[in-house]
Amino acid sequence: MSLKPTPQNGSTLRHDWTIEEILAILDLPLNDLLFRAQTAHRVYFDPNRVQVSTLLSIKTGACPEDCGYCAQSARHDTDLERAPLLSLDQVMNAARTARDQGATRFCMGAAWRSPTDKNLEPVIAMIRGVRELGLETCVTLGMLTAAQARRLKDAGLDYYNHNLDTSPEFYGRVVTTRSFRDRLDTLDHIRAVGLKTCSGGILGMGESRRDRASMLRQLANLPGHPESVPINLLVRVEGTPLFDAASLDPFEFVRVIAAARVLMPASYVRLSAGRNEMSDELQALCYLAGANSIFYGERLLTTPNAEADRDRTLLARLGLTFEEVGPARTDPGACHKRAPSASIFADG
Ligand code: SAM
Ligand code: DTB
Ligand code: SF4
Repeated sequence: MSLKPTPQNGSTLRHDWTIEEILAILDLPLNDLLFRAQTAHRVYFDPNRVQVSTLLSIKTGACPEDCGYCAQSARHDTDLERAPLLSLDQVMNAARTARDQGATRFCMGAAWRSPTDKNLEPVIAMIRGVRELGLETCVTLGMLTAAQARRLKDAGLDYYNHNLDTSPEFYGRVVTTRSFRDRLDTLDHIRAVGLKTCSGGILGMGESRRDRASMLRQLANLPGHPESVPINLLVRVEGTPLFDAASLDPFEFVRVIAAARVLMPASYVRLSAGRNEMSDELQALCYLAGANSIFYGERLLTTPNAEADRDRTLLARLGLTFEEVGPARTDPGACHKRAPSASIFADG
């Protein structure tokens, strides 16, 4: 009797997906799609545990890029209050609070197109400090050179977040100051030095279902699946070009979460921005579809997140528990992820 991941139980790791195959997954009757997603989820993870990360904007606004969704672009007229790089003390205080509230990963974001080598010095001190608190570290600082990725790895960074955001075909409609290829290049540098990759996208920017399939294909066909895949629902910020974007059908959001789980079964799929606008029932459907990570705490980077109290109550109502950082710190999921061979599925 084999207990290995199989194509039948939907949990083998593939990197050769076609858009048509992914569209066929997105098109499944919702019950069938959720069944496939749950099947894949249970091969690699305890389905009742949720990884919890807290975000902090360490440098806010005045970004030269023109990302159509982002409050922090200097090119958009938003109410955002700009702020220079936070001090180490400010970051450490926020990280301690996050840890005391149950977060296991602390993600620091800076509104840079690409950091200078000098910019990295204080960030490296923050990474070292946050690690000493026993938290996993993630930073998102914009485009990196290969040498900068190496410096961050040597400093002990765990994850680098760099989202593909949307499909290569739709990308130019959202951002014009850099290319989709630039995003892939930074992901290559991150992976090459052994940093864990956090990469996903944003839904609800006016993209088509085919674009959503194409973005998922880009993520799933990377040489290694990103260890963490954030799926954001656009937070419509007044003053940004996408403020008036049409609302996305909530079930479409659930479908993309489920498809991400099927395509990248061993990755954390994060139900990311946009939860503040979602009902408890919609969030529950996302967990059912295979989401197993959230941003936790009152703020995302510049916009409000779901309240921590509301999250604690919802997770308790659903019988979900916070994942803890275990002894296997270099492989954060190791102590809670099921080994594939312990799958509940037997094919013989
Ligand atoms: N400047 C860096 C960069 O662009 O990679 C890091 C910070 S940037 C704010 C990180 C990610 O946040 C973006 O790639 C995007 O996916 C997400 N994001 C930004 N604004 C958003 C919004 N209004 N709604 C949803 N996601 C958003
Ligand atoms: C990700 O995928 N989403 C986070 C994090 N990675 C950096 C950011 C969401 C930002 C939402 C809008 C804001 O708060 O500015
Ligand atoms: Fe700048 Fe990042 Fe916002 Fe784009 S998403 S404007 S790069 S902070």
